[in-house]
Amino acid sequence: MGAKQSQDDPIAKENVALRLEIEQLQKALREASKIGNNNTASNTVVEDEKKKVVSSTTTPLTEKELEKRLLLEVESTKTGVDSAAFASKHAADPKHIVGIIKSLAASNMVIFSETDKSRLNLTEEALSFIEEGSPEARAFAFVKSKGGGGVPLPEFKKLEKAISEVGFKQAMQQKWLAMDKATNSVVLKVEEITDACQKYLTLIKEGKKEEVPAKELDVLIKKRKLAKVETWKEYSVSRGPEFALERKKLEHDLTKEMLASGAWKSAAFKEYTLVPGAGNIPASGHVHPLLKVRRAFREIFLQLGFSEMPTNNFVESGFWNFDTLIQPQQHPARDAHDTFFMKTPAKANFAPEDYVEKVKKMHEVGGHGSVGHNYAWKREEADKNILRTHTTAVSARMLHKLAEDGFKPCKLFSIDRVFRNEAVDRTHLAEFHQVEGVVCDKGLTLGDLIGVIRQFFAQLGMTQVRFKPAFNPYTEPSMEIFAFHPMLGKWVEVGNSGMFRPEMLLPMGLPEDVNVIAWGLSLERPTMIMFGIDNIRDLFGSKMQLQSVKNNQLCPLGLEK
Ligand code: FB9
Repeated sequence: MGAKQSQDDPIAKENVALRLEIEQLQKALREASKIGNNNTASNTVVEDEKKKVVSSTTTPLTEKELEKRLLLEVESTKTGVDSAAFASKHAADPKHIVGIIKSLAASNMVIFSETDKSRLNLTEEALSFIEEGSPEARAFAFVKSKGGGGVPLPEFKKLEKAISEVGFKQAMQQKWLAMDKATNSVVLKVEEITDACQKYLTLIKEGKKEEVPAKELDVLIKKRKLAKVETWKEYSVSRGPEFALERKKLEHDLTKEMLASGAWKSAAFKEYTLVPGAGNIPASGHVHPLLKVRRAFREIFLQLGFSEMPTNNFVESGFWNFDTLIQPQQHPARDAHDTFFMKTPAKANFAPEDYVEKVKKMHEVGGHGSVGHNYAWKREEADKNILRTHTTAVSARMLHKLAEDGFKPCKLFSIDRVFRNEAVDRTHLAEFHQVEGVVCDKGLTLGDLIGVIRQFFAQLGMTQVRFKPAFNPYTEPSMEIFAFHPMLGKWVEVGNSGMFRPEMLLPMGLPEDVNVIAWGLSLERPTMIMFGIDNIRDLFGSKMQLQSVKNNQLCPLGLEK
């Protein structure tokens, strides 16, 4: 093994690269000369090679020239033009040719089929192993050259790393060499070895990688990283429906001259590149799915002639949230397990005194034929400020105002946040948006309630609705509402409803023959169903991904019409 050309000194490197290039050229010339001596055609091959050499030094062809030559070649060949051959023939970068092929195909001038290609490229190191033998073989050779007695380790370690470490490790693995602990020296374990690594690398270099056992090939590529797999695509190009040797000049605009001259009839217009993402989407506002459904619900109510109630007060007094609905003060819904009580301001600062008296009386002794709840009603309980548990509190305010202002039939709705101190789970947070519809008029019946609810849910695309008797402290009769959801293909609970009790309406001063029907549902449940959101935390709150606000689909509601 001559004086060591370490593989990392640049000269050696340069030599290897140059040797490769010369080898390739020699190979090309050899082929050319083989052809050369038995027919004229060979001259052209030699010519080509010469041209290649020449062209590689000449100015590269422009895109336009390459395109023209490609079209010419496509025209002249029946079997499709091979992109790689075309690229090397014109000393062009294959990737560049692919670009030209794709843009010609975009205007249907050519069509192409692609084939995946791969090749195994040997690394510099591998090429040096072919030259000088693998490090393990060289380690073996070195110890062998020192006679069978073994080489003291310190001396062995003086060898270049590739041999003393990589080589030694490999040779140990292959049980060619061993460490003799007693003498702390490297000894031979076998007499002869074959440098399989060098052999296999040589086979690869000669393009006979299929003769290398797959397992060995795998080690050389993945473990010893002596060869890299290069993959690329090659294209076979042939005439397209709009084939021509020249690109048709595509018109960008339809001008009045064209219209006047009629030239537009034969002109070829450039396709609009409506490619998604063409140009960056202007940063615009994105509507939260909940607000899309709220907007749709609002639309439905307004179309049904309802007007919206003012719900801009999350903090409500116990009086309006519970007492006006004649919900007794010891009712479980009124304790801290279900309701958030305000620390400050803890006490409400206003209530219409005359009306408070009537409500107190209804709670304590009843009236208008009702026995009331027969308990000592406490003003301080009613004055406690809470986060409203339902927008029905707002309905109570509006109905009281309606009586104050002089009754007239009306249809009201509210959509806003309500707060319940409940356990959070997949479908429940401590707050949600309640949707409520209220109709009040003389002589309204349960039938009217069922009717208006059917109308409402029909707008949501749910035409099959069923009612199940239920209980609410402030409505009698009350019904849970179920609807068949076409997309889910099943019945879902879609809300609750009822007729407000006279005990609630009469103390407000509403005429005896006025009935008030109402129903309620949430915004979150329909939104989760419509946007296919399984966990409410993905819809609302701190854990929600902003991205999902940016790319959520259109609200399906109201689209079907
Ligand atoms: O929203 C609910 N379900 C629903 C609604 C619409 C929908 O649309 C489909 C996609 C197209 C799908 C589902 N619910 C009401 C039913 C259930 O989800 C229920 O488990 C949860 N409810 C909430 C209360 O949870 C404690 C939803 C919320 C609800 C319930 C009742 C009322 C309001 C909201 C009410 C009332 C009422 C009653 C009488 C008088 C006035 C108001």
